[in-house]
Amino acid sequence: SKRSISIMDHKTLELATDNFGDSNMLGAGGFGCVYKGKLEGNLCVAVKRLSGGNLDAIKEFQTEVELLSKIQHPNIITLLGYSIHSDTRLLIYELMEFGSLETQLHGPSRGSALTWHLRMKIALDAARGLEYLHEHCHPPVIHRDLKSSNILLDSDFNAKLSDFGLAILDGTQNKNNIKLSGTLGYVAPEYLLDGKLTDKSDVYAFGVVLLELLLGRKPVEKIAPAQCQSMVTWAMPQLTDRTKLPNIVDPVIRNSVDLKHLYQVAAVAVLCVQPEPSYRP
Ligand code: ACK
Repeated sequence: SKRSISIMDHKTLELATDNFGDSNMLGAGGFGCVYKGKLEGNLCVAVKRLSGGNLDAIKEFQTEVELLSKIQHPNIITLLGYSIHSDTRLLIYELMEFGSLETQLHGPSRGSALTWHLRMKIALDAARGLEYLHEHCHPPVIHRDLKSSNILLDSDFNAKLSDFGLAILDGTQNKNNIKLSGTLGYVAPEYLLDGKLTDKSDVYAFGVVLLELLLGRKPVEKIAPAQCQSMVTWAMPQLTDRTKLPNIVDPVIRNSVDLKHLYQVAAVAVLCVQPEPSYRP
């Protein structure tokens, strides 16, 4: 099912967001900032602003527009339109009043609003969005950057997947040639170590999100290496020497990973297999 995405007027969006003023800013990401705006007819929107000519950012912008214009699902963010004005690119989304799951869980309110019932519903919503991408899109879509900051919550705490800039269509590209991307701590070990990408990479990331919902904290931040001895033993030969990381690993990741971080990735895998009773709600 194709939706028509409007090309919106830059001036209208400048006015709607009060000229991208600080008071209307919802937050900042690596790509730029997100602003709250109100369009004619009282429609509240979120406007993501990307500035500059960074090639990766431009590519992510195009992927986001191309993919989201074809997708319509209650658990996937609705892209309403976009605008290109000199070197400024804007993406216009439905407003998700409660922001990201990451902020809800780890922000100032510290997840207090999230009852177990709500956490279950958020997990189910995210699973439905992911199932739609994997099972009902043709060709299937691999999100590649699923994490709590990319799961957004509307005013009724309905969860929707967002940020499709890194997503790829399964089967249409040579997956072995694409640059390894994602977020450490959420990247599936087989993808990180061997560049093996499948829809199961998203399922691994979803598992990390489930742990986050369960623990109320990021599972990769505070795990003692002693907790994951067996996994570390398995992973050690590959992880101690960064030159042994396969070529597909993007140089930025190759030079930035430290051993501690990779221990933590391995630890998450162990926890997924052997959850301790105390981690259950
Ligand atoms: O965690 P947050 O409050 O939710 O802060 C981040 C910030 O912008 C940078 O990504 C928020 N954000 C992103 N998209 C939307 C949206 N469609 N509606 C409301 N907030 C959004 C996100």
